[in-house]
Amino acid sequence: MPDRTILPPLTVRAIRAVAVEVPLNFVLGTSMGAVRAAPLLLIDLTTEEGITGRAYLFCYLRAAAPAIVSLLGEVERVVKGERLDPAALWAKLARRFTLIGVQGIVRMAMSGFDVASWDALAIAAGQPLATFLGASPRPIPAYNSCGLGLMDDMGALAAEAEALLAGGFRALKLRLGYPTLAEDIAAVHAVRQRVGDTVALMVDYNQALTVDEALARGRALDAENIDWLEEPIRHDDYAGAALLARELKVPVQIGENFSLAQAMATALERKAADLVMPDLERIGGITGWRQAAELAAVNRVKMSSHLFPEVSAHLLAATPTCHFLEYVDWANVLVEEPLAIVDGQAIVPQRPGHGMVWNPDAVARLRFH
Ligand code: SMN
Ligand code: MG
Repeated sequence: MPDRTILPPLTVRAIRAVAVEVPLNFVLGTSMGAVRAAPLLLIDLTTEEGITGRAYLFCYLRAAAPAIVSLLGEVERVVKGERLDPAALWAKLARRFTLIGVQGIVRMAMSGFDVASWDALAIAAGQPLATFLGASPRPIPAYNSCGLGLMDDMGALAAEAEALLAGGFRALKLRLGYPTLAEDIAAVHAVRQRVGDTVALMVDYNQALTVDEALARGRALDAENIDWLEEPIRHDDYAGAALLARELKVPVQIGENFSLAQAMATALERKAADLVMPDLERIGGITGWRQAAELAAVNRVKMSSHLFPEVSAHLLAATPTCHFLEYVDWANVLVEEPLAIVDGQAIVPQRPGHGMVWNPDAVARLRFH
């Protein structure tokens, strides 16, 4: 990890952002609605020295993209002409945004700038991001998180599970939260019968259940050879999650909704999770991820990623309690060299930075703002 005093000298010139919408190859039917297309905001951070750092954000809704672009304009006004020092600029921006709050899309804009900053610094140093962060590129175990949403047809669900093992994946994530426990178990059985006993299977409820219902469904899942039970209840009910983690055998996984590393610290203090999976744009970019990785290490809790596999692969290489990379293929169409998966492991690229460069034709075709 570079000492702040030896960060390559770069000066912020401008921040540009372009919104694109990527149709998903596999629809993601969650208990909170289906995701059919991913609105992504592509961010370019230019420097006076001629180096460009990049990042993308997942906007969830198209409507969020122009709002985040507008906030990035404010970020640019605060950091323009400054020496590129992510921790110092995070602090400066957090002061600037104190009154509105470093939350929601404000925090997403700050995270996007932060990721692009680290990319620019690693490129200036001529090192892969993982190396720049004090680790080295190595294969990271990945699960295929494309698809496997809530479906009516269990035959189609099983067929999709099989298709998702292409590329040598040995782990999949199934979305649950059907109206009844019996339907949840039927979905688990349909997938398990098709993929066999040796494939790791995680399940994700996207916060659908009450604590009582989660206890009942979790007890049934205890008998199903499930690798983790993700977000069974409201993401911020740490008391409820602690009860589930205590009572259930299946490990409770939360973290995609941790807002900054402080939320993860609180969750760990309250023993609200057996496993954690922070999200790059919610935890506070790479600056926030590094704080989270330190917390996970101190608490000896295994840490996985949420979305953003291209950057998260580098970060997990530098995370002492690295567990699983969540793989999605959303950005593949947008970048010159998509993240490679070999034998179910993500290959952290050796190129300087995180290794993503936008494909101009794809960006022009998918652009909406
Ligand atoms: C998820 C939620 C929202 C968008 C994409 C994916 C899901 C996950 O909770 O963990 O993959
Ligand atoms: Mg999830």
